[in-house]
Amino acid sequence: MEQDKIDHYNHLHLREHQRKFDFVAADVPKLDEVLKKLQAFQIAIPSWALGTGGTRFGRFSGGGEPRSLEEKIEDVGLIHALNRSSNSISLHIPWDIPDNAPAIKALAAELGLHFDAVNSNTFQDQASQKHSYKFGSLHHVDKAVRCQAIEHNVEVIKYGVELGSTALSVWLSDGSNFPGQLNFRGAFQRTHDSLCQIYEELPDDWKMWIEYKPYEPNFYSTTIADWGQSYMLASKLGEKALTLVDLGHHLQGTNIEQIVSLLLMEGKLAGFHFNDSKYGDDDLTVGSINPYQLFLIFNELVEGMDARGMNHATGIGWMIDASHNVKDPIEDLLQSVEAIKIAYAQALLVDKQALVEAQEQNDVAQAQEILQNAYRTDVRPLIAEARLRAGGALNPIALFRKSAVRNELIKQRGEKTVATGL
Ligand code: PSV
Ligand code: MN
Repeated sequence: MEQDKIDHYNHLHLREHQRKFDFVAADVPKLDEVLKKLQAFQIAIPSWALGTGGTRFGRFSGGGEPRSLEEKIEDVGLIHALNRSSNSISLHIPWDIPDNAPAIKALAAELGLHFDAVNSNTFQDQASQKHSYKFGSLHHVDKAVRCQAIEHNVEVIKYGVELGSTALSVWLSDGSNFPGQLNFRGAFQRTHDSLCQIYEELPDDWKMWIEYKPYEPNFYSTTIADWGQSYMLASKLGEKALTLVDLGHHLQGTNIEQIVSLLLMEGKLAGFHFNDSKYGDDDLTVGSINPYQLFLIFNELVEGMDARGMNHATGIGWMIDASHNVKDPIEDLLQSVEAIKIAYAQALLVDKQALVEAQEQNDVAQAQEILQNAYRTDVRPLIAEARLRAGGALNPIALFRKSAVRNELIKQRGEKTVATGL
């Protein structure tokens, strides 16, 4: 997307934007600071989200999906050109192996991108592998399977080093489907032991992010099922190991904002995989079902990060992890980033001092007023202004549609392309 196309589009919509911006900006204290924070805030795009996702029942390709890692990087470059808020990509190995790392790195750099965490995959069998992960990987009862999974993670670190990543993200599908299948303690101890061996291989400036999930694909138990179990492992492993929160990996009604607050307090919050869910790990667009929860999470994040003097943009990892099976992936990712920034901007508007006073006086109604005053502010013009100042489009999705980018991609890549991923 050429810059003059973006500038031209912005020019046509500037007056309308200015009117909306002036209206909301008039009531924002420290406006410049807020805009700078919004400009600095970037959300990583996972390499597996650029194709149309599916379910175990089927997958309906949308056409023009990226056929290679290079094309995935080009799609992220396009997203970033439009929103100026997605300057990194997170690779899942072996779905996206950077065979020629220097060339891949150069292509990314040309588009203003760098590499976020690298993700290992020991939840699927690859044609070339000797042992199966049918009954788990790092927790497996057979040492040979554990060794194979450990070696895979070490290889992923190697790829990450070549690309300039500084974190290994580990999600295990290890668990059991039926009572009696597994000795919980044994499985946990073997997982810990395997993770220790991977941890030993981390470069000095690297982190290990340990993701948890209560079920799926195992439906009776998961070996790292919740934040407590992840935190236990992260604490035993050492300071480079942290807990990763994927919003979809919680049972209904879980108070995620409280989890976030406490992990942050302990310095053990690695970051996020953003998505939304109605029933389970539905992988829906973040903010599409429960934007208020997202705001409450950001409220804790901003408060907790400020308490520790952390930089909001770089203090922890911010990433999308969703699977869009009926939407255009690029539009869905643009919507995701927008939803995250809206929640962040609203959290920045919370009157912290007034909230602390209300809390100290047990003034519950006033505390709710303060939070909801921020939540009910239409902050979209603030985000658009931050984007405009960074050279992005006032309305990224509208410009994406107006330019008929998807049609162009279908022409170049074909109607029936299928990107790697789940
Ligand atoms: C598992 O559900 C997960 O959230 C993990 O982060 C995986 O790496 C990702 O989805 C892709 O399957
Ligand atoms: Mn995830």
